[in-house]
Amino acid sequence: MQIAEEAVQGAANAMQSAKRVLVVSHIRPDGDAIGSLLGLGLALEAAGKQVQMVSEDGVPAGCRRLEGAGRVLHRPEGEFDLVCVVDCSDLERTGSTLLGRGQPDLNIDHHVTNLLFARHNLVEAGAVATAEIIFDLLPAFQLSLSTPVASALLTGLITDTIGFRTSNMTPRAMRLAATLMEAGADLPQLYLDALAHRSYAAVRLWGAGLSRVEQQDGLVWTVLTLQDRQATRYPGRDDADLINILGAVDGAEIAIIFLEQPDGRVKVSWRARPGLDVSQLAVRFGGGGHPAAAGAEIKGSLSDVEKMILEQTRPLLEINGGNRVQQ
Ligand SMILES: [Mn+2]
Repeated sequence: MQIAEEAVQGAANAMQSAKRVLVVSHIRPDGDAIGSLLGLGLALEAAGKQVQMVSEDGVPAGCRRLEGAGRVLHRPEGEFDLVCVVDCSDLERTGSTLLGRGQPDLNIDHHVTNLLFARHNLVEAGAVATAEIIFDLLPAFQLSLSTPVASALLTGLITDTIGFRTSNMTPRAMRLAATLMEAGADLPQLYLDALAHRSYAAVRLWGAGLSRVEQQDGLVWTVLTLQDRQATRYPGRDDADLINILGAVDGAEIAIIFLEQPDGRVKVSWRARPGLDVSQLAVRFGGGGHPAAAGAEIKGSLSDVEKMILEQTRPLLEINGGNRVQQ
């Protein structure tokens, strides 16, 4: 682990003296958000802490069979000695969960764009998932790896690497998956739950997005409207991972989804081929992420944001024009 020894020690000391711990993850949670939340939360509970686990947008279907998923709250209740934020590059990603609660104590994350917003920042951009960092922190925090903790962490690993196939995959992450299996995590079942199984509503939402997909040069993109969500009865505020399908289209060097939000904003998600970096583009619009996968929420109408972002994204392809796949 690259995280400085003092940072880990400082965080471990803070954790040791805390009795009531709040663990928070990000809005529109993915498997790493929930896997990290539950992995750390359950391990702290097993060590005798009073723990509240909060995800403003709840738990996505693929994570609901994980132990503890039913106890994740939408908002925190009461006061805490220690607040720990996982898998968030900035505080806005926690939604309204931490409003009025001051500076968080711990920030555990793997986004290269992390703003180091907490007292103790345990950020390692080389980790394929925040779950990997949580695993690394277990000994320093004197926490143990039970089967439920291992299952939660493996879910984070599986989902952030889309089944061990993202360009940032490492041999170390494969070894970690093996260790988590040895601790009792059921890889095939977790893989099915978190990555393969889809609700009928999710597939109908894909259909709405795919029916208007566009491709131009190295860009592949589509929009999802509030009307689509209503018509398909998709309950989440996310894109049901449609972005991963767009990213797999032949010739897609950058895939983009524009997701209309109820508050006059548009959530933009980018996926890029290895060698391109969309994280800085996301930062420019107040978001963040990884070189190959990033997002931002932008004020404006769906069509305005779509036009503007397509314009702003194109130069990235021109810079890398020499590597362009010919179509
Ligand atoms: Mn993550």
